[in-house]
Amino acid sequence: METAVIHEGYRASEMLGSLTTPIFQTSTFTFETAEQGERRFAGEENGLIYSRLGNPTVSALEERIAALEGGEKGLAFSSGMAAISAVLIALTKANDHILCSKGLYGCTYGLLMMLKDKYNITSDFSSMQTKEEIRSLIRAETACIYVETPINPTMELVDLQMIADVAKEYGIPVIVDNTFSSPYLQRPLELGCDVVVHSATKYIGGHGDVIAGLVVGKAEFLNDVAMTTQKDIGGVLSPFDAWLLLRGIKTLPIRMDRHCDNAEQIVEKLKMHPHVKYVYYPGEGSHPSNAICQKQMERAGGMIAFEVYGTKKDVQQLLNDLTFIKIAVSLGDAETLIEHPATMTHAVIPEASRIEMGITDQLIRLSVGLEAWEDIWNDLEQALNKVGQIDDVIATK
Ligand code: LCS
Repeated sequence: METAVIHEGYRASEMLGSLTTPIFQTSTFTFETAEQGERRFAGEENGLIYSRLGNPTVSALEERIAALEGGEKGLAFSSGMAAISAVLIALTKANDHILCSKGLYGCTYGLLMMLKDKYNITSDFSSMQTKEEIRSLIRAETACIYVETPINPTMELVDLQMIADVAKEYGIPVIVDNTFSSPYLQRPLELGCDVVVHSATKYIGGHGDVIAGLVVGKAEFLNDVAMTTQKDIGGVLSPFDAWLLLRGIKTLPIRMDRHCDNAEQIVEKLKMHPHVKYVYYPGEGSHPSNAICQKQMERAGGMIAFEVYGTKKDVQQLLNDLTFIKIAVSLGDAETLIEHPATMTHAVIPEASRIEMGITDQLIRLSVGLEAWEDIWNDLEQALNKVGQIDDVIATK
């Protein structure tokens, strides 16, 4: 993996020996003759046509992510949501059904609600803890299973191998949002799943400077996506953004190791703080998903969720009291970022469903960055120590 993140998908000999992938900042490609243009459009001759249909900088990234996830083909999109919508729209038709993990990123949930309103494509949300539970929710109209693991933001996991085994009984594909893990920590295709999607905005890019999405899977399915929902809806990645990702991804393994090291230290400290009610980190022995984590993840990653004692106002004050930790959505960057899912990333989800997913007003999500963990903890600790009213809550609990 350490070598693949640097070399896969790039052939310097085809790029005049340039060490880094050149940015092909062009919208279109010229044909030598009209007949050549005709042959390319007819698919009789390989070659470039127009950057929405293919661009060498973008292709290098697509080949690299395919190699890292162990898939036949990769496709790049202008955002994680463009990638997810291209996959789900390609796999479904009106009146179909999608079986989902209990929690999903807010905009993925929003997309599913839009598909229901427009095309009566319904969804069920399940904790997917047993094969029986999954089987009981699969219907004749079930077009696919769509899961996040770890789930944003509650850090619960689902067992990918078990889900893939059940899906095979019914011949339906399993799509996995691998954003929180990256291929360095988890490779769903190796566990029998069919499609991996990423918000490459996060760990893949790693520097908070690009919005992007990636999909990896079988060539037959991705060729279909490329010629339909990618080409005709058109959410493709720009060459410059592909270049930023090609640069960022080279350090994915060393960044992920550092994110994990830091997160493990912060979890230990949070667990001992009297104002913290519960810490959600699947690498923890006491976490309900710890067994699955050990089975399918190399390490538990850089994301932590924790609940504090107090009100929504207390939580907001805690965030305001931080000094260098930034209040921001997104995740996977060098900077430690903190956010309040109930009022930010997952605010779109109706309150009852949100609570059902475990997203209370007291839940805080932390994307542990690459700073010295002692500095991250010092900032968190001084803010936690200040939370108003909390001592009263502790005294009466
Ligand atoms: N999947 C997951 C698990 C995500 O966390 C996000 C974005 C997406 C897909 C969508 O990717 P995008 O289109 O933004 O590249 N998650 C965000 C979050 O938790 N905070 O801000 C964005």
